[in-house]
Amino acid sequence: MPVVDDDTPTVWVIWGSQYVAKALVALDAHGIKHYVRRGKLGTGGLEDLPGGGKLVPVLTAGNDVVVPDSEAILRWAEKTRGANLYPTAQCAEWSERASDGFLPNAVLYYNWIEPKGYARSMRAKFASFVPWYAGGGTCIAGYLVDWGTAKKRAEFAEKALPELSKHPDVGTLEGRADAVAKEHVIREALVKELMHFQSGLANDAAGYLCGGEAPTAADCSVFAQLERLVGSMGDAAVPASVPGLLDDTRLGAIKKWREMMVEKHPIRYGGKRAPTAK
Ligand SMILES: N[C@@H](CCC(=O)N[C@@H](CS)C(=O)NCC(=O)O)C(=O)O
Repeated sequence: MPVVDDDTPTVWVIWGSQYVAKALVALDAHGIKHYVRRGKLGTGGLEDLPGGGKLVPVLTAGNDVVVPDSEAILRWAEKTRGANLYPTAQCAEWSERASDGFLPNAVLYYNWIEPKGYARSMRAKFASFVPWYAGGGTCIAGYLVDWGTAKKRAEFAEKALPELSKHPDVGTLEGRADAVAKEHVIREALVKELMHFQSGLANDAAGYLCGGEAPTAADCSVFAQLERLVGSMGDAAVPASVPGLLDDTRLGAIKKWREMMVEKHPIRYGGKRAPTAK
């Protein structure tokens, strides 16, 4: 049994999750020690999360603290551990926008719906798990993954396409084929969304999205989502779905900011298990 002391919170995770990454980066960047536990994935989704929910992250502390939802976890860290994550109203607005607005739905689109992005990221990651005796390392591994992920991909399309359709430049997407045909439109809207967050940076891209000396909630939210497009989710090693996205000359400042975040505030899921009882 893990030994968990009251002061050290535990974050329940699945590796590679962008919402988990947001919470982990916030806790690490503000020096808040925490343990990590993997949620158990069963046929009905996550099965053993405290509070009975189905989504990670969930933070637990002591006997009675259970905080589901990444934004609520950051608020908890500010309230109970003094982490200065919401110094201005804009930090809160941007953090929520980066977790609930166009950006996270573009992340779902490029990781699960758009064929090239899916092939580069989720398909490649899952194919690497197919054992050799079931076709791992051969060309059928990808087909096995497609079979296994078909339901999940359909669910993500159902969730993301209406959200992407709310963007005035995108307009109504009539199903997956239409969304794939309009990839160039979605990409342009995504560039504009990133330019919006980039407007918080000084021209030389030094510093954080809302200023200050440490990442705020806005930095953690934008960074975690962006890594599913252009990065590798730290030690979870999920391949990028749109690797060249930040080479667009309009995104120079956010590109530099992202490189700084990777160096100074890497996403770390591993090496955080609670010690076990002797
Ligand atoms: N609004 C939630 C979203 C969390 C979320 O969507 N988590 C995904 C992982 S990225 C999840 O737990 N998925 C489990 C499943 O779909 O079964 C937050 O900010 O924490």
